[in-house]
Amino acid sequence: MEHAEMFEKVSVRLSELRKLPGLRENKSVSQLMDENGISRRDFMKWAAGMTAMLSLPSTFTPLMAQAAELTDRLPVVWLHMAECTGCSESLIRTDAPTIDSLIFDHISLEYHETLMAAAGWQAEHNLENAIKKYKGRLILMVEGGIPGGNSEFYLTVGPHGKTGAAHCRDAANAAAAIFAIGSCSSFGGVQAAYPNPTNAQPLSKITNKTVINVPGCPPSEKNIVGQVLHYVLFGNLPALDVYNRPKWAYGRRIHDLCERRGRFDAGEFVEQFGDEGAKQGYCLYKVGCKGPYTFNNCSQERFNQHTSWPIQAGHGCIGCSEPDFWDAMGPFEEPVAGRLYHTLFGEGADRTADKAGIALLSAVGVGIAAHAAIAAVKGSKKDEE
Ligand code: FSX
Ligand code: SF4
Ligand code: F3S
Repeated sequence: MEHAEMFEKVSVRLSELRKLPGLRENKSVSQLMDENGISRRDFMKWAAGMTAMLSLPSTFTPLMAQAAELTDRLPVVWLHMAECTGCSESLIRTDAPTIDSLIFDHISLEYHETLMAAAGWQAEHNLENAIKKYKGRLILMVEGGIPGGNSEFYLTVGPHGKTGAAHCRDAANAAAAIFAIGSCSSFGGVQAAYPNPTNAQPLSKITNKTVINVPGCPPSEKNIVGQVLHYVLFGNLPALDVYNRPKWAYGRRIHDLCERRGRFDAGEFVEQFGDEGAKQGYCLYKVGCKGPYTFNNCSQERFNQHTSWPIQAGHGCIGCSEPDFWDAMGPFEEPVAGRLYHTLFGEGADRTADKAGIALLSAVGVGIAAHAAIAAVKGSKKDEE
């Protein structure tokens, strides 16, 4: 679609949304920003950053700002399954409210076990009401893996002792859009690691509806809020990769945009944590970095208000946004070496630099069979199943 046509469509959608009443009696986004000492200028800078992150032209920045204002038109239910709550923490755990967390406050969050005041029967009642009242309009976000099949009862929630899977099914039936937040909900996560004693499943195995996966353990606040804003703007699915991850966030490998990539290409590697190379910021491949096999935008968006990300902090990427990473990417502090890791490799990565890096690695005797193989693999997991 041409940008002008897309701009027109989004403008129409936003004006339709504006006609709907806000679902909560909450403050406007500009009031929220004022109260938290965030200037209009900073808010517009944030909107420009979000626009770029979603790969939209900068002319969409005012629409992005409007979309943020209109997030209270969407009824959102956020369910917790088997997980550590790191996904919610990623968004809300900041010492000062960020624009992302304020937008999340502004969303009409009908149910979120960590954030809501209600408990017990009242909480269950709120969930049932939201599902009934917003049937067909609900935005469902699920965090955590879901014990399934004969093991559903390993996770029961609330006073009725309903299984997590039943909660997901009921909410999914009423949903207009479904997001699996985090690697647990997207792919099963840590509880699905071998031998998966509770038979934990990804959300996509619990419902037949399309699930948009927003993996990462946890995903960044940017990727979570970015999803919501994409939905407000377009009301449809973003372009997805074979693992149903939005391409705007998971379209490139960590390795492609890593700040240590020059070190990789130059053959400068940390040999051991704490060595001179580590102090110099050398590449972490030999101490287990899985950046060459991992698709995510961490190097650009970072975490905790853009403060840092794993590789900046001095540890290799552990591949946390890839399927089954607990089993497939371990041991985390050793290279994948001779084992073939089964993942997606998209076009667009810098293969020439890859090859240069591979030649150097071969010269220094690092086992990189997997790395070499991955640069040639273009098929998808689904194609091969
Ligand atoms: Fe934790 Fe979310 Fe990891 Fe999982 O994150 S950060 S275990 S993806 O479901 O809470
Ligand atoms: Fe960065 Fe890891 Fe690639 Fe090295 S191997 S350049 S640390 S992503
Ligand atoms: Fe996860 Fe790797 Fe990013 S471990 S947070 S995908 S750098």
